[in-house]
Amino acid sequence: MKEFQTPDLPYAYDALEPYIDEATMRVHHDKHHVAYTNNFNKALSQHPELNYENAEDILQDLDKLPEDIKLAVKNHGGGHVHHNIFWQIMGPADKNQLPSGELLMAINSTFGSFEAFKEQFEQVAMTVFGAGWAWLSLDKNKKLIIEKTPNQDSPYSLGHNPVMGIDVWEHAYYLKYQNRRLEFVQNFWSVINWQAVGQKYLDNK
Ligand code: MN3
Repeated sequence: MKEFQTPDLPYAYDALEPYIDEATMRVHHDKHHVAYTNNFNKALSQHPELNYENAEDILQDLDKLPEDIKLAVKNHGGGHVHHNIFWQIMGPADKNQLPSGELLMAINSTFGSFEAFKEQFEQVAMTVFGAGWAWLSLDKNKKLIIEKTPNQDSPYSLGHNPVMGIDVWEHAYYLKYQNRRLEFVQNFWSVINWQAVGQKYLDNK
């Protein structure tokens, strides 16, 4: 069985300041993400007969996995994959762009406008109760949807392909924002790398 790695951040720990602070990025990436990856590998090591190249495929096949590791894979495999996406779809605010091309057209035709999409996405992110994520995903019909998942439950396990998402676990914002999740969600728009999101959309549509 392949051993999964926690990828390095594609930018410096302080690159998302002032919207996401360096201290949060360090503990979030180096502690939380690394722990998810380690525990994911630990669970998989109990079933060396499983032979997957991509972690996303494992989440997609969650229901087919051996019962004794299903929960650990759901939690830690989800955490591993979701944080991979999260780091990748963010970037320094000074490189911030807006969605363009095919992704923008799909957002406009699905949600009415980029502004309307933002409003709906924020609302979904704000109504995640407790820990979880809000996602812009492609559903089974390759249609854009906004969805939320509790804990580390994955859109992949629903047959969806996430193209962008926000971690609203308290560990993602509490050091800087304490209980002010809305402020964190609103500032998230300033650090999205729309070029990366647009590419994920093209790769999955
Ligand atoms: Mn997290």
